[in-house]
Amino acid sequence: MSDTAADSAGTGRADSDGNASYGHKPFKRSRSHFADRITADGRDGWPVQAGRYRLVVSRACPWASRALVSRRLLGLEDALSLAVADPIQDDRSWRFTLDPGGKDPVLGIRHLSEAYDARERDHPGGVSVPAIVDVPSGKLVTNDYQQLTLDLATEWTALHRPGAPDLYPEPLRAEIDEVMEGIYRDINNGVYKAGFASGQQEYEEVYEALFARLDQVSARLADRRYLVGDTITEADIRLFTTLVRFDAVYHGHFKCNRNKLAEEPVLWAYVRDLYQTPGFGDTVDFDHIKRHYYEVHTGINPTGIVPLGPDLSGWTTPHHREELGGRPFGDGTPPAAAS
Ligand SMILES: N[C@@H](CCC(=O)N[C@@H](CS)C(=O)NCC(=O)O)C(=O)O
Repeated sequence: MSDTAADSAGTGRADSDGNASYGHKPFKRSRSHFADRITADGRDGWPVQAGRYRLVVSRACPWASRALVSRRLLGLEDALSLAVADPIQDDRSWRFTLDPGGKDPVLGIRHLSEAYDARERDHPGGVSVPAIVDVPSGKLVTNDYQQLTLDLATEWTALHRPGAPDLYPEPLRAEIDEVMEGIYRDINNGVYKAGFASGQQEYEEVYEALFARLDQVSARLADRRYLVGDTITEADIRLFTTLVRFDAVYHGHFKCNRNKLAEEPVLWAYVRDLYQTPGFGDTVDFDHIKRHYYEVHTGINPTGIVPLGPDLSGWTTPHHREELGGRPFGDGTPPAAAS
């Protein structure tokens, strides 16, 4: 699928020159080094199994948040447990300081890097979320953020809740992949390329591509409720996790400021519709999002000051997108309220 790998973001331990170097050297998102797949037939040695694996995320991270949404929509909470890292990394990267004693209670580790090191000492490519760890061995299985959610949708089906939606329906995959490719390049990764650009021309090019793509997506969504077909798919999840961060961080911190999302009638209604759908908004933590970006990327925000805005009250206002029709969960049902 698509150009997953080649072109983009913030990986790596926050030591070396990691976060302070953003904006000072060309931005490159590295290929996920650990690309094993957890599958129904276990062909990579990792069979789908309830209770065996732990999903490690930061609620700040858009790539990890895809998995948070998928896990909720598919009802995998009991089958795939969740570790939430502190939104602020230290010099050993993601850490479990939100948990009692600073340790993940299931894996018994303080830093996610311990699971990476257990899998491969001196691995290249840094430590990133999302990650899935094999609980019995404590070893990282995958940090392949592009494949991970597709596998939750298509390989974990035996453990899906009754009424789970098909997020990657076979007949629509070519169209979903095509839509996601442009969204990945110009929007998901585009905001990072703008934010971490190290030169004016580089910034201007990605800014233009970002807003051209947002305009195109907005036109597509003007008369249809969802990106592909008439139900929620993987494509909507991937667009959502970037759009929900747009006004809070990308508009200011990443200089993606032609306009705010709240000034875009179609996209603002679209993202509020998803935000208000069970499984989307209940995964979002604006405090984690804002503190992570503004405090961690000292290369582009040296003071570390976290802005107080924007006002979040608009997120729950009526969006009227249901007037476009669409069946959010297809023949299925929404997930129960988050516990
Ligand atoms: N795994 C992918 C994408 C995931 C990603 O970039 N996650 C970020 C957080 S949004 C991360 O964990 N970066 C490592 C760090 O900041 O220490 C990559 O390597 O580019």
